[in-house]
Parts: sequence; structure tokens; C-alpha cells
Amino acid sequence: MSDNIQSINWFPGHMRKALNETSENLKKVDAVYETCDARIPFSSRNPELDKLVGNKPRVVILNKADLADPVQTDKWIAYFKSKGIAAVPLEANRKKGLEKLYAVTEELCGDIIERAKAKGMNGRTIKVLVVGVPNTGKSTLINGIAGRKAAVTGNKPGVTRNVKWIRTDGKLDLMDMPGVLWPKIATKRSQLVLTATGAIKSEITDNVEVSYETCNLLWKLYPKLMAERYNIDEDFLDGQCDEYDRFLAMGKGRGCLMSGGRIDEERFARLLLDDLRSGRIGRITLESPDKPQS
Ligand SMILES: Nc1nc2c(ncn2[C@@H]2O[C@H](COP(=O)(O)OP(=O)(O)O)[C@@H](O)[C@H]2O)c(=O)[nH]1
Ligand SMILES: [Mg+2]
Repeated sequence: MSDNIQSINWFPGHMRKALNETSENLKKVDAVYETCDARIPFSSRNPELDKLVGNKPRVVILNKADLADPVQTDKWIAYFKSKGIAAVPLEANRKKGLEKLYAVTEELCGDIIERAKAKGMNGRTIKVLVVGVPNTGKSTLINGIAGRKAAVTGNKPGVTRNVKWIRTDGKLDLMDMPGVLWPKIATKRSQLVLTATGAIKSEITDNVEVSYETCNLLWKLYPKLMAERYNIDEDFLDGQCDEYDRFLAMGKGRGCLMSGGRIDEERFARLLLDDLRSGRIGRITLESPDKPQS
């Protein structure tokens, strides 16, 4: 089972434990890599982390950049920069962007290295803790940096053990216990985008509902990509039209029909979510730093 929030059961006690554990682990590292999903940088981060990290060097990693809209990714990077936080795009599963990440890390941790050198320690590595909400690519990143399938433990909080380090060929040592946080589900919109991207598996919300809401959101943000993918009439591009009619037209456009010509809504609902999650609609970002909630 993938470690989405359902399998973690985020009760308040768990949340507190996870934050305490992260806070303890932070004391043992030089820098923090905070992973988030580049498609939803707002909802896939936990705001509590800012307080915990304090002034420690930190890089926000906009992971799954291959699936995200590059224009929006640049905007997010500028946004984080304006807050004094370094951010880099990454495709952890293809190890694309690691060099840039290392360069930024060395820059941020320059004085740690310099101080060690002054004391005659030349091979001083930079100790890094990877934190982030489930499914943002922590394990993939750690394996990518380690250059092997590292035996990462502690995907769930609350297990105390001695810290072990994952040594890499490079200048980093990674804590073998990634900090698992929970996503910010402050609004219905956050819940929707987390579900739509597959970050959380929703038991309560039914697939058609999620897909329908996602469809409307996508149409608002990327009408041309949607019209193209789902072979729908150009007039749906202009002016007002009924959202449900549009959803059905897309289902028809992709041949999701039942006997008698009725639209197979469930099949289309699944197809649309699958398309989105695998990037088949195009590169899409669902939250903008200008208006993260709209
Ligand atoms: N498209 C894409 N998928 C990724 C990327 N990085 C990780 N994934 C996938 O995202 C899912 C969650 O990754 P994982 O490393 O298990 O996340 P964790 O829960 O934070 O440890 C897995 O299916 C990965 O293959 C990426 O850069 N691009
Ligand atoms: Mg993991």
C-alpha cells in the first residue's frame, strides 16, 4: 500500500508526534530538503514546517516538475525567492535537476564547509534531512541521491531509533528517516487538488464527483488543453455553457459510451483522473502563487 494519508491515519496525536520527531531530527542536520508537488505547492506543504526549520538552510523542492506547468513552476520559484527561500524544480524519478539542487545546497551550506576546512576537516559532508508530505517523492529523491535503492526506514512517525545515515558518493549524507508530514487540507479546494493529483485517496468522495469538480477546475485553468484532449466542440471554449453538459460531451469525445448511447460517467471520470495523474492532458499546475486558493 502506498503511504498516502489514509494509511497513516493522521490523528492529532500522530501529527504532534511527527512534528516532534521532525524537530528532533532537525537538530542533527545541516540542511533540509522539503519536497512538495510542483502541481500543488500550496496544498502539498505543511506550514508548521516553516517554524520548525527556522534559520536552518532549506531548499524547497518542486518535485514532479515533469507534470507541472513550467510557467507556473517559475512563478513559484520566484515566489519562494521573494520569501527568502531557495526553491528548485526536480524530476526525482529521472534524477533531473539534482545537479542544480547540489549547487544550491553547497551555496547555502558554504560556511559550514569553510568552518570545517579551517579546522582541517576536508571531507566534511553536508547532513540533510528530507521532509515532506506523503507522495511528494521523498523516497524517490533519497534513492536518486544515494544512487541505489537505499533502505529507507521510518516512513511513519513515532518509531524512535538511533539515527543512521545514508552515505552517498557525493558530498551529502542523508538521514535515513525522512520526515513525514501531513498536507494542508484547510479548504475543500485543497482537498480536491490533493485528491485529483492522487496525493490522497478519498474514501468518502465518490470518483465521479471528484472527477467532475476537477474537470471544471481544469477547464477554468487550461481550456485549450482540455478541449484538445477530449475532442469537444470549439463553442465550449467560448462563453457560458452548462458544466455538466460539457463533462458529458468530453466523455462522448473519448468514446465513453454505454449501450443506447448514454455516457458512461464512471468510466470517463476514472479516465480523466488517470489522464491528469499521468500527465496525458499536458503539464498542469493547479495552484498559482498569485492566488493559491482560487
Ligand atoms: N511524474 C513523476 N513522478 C514522481 C516523481 N518523483 C516521484 N514520483 C512518483 O511519485 C510517487 C510517490 O513517490 P515516493 O518517493 O514514494 O513519495 P514519498 O511518499 O514522499 O516517499 C511514486 O509513484 C513515484 O514514482 C517525479 O519527479 N515525477
Ligand atoms: Mg516514502
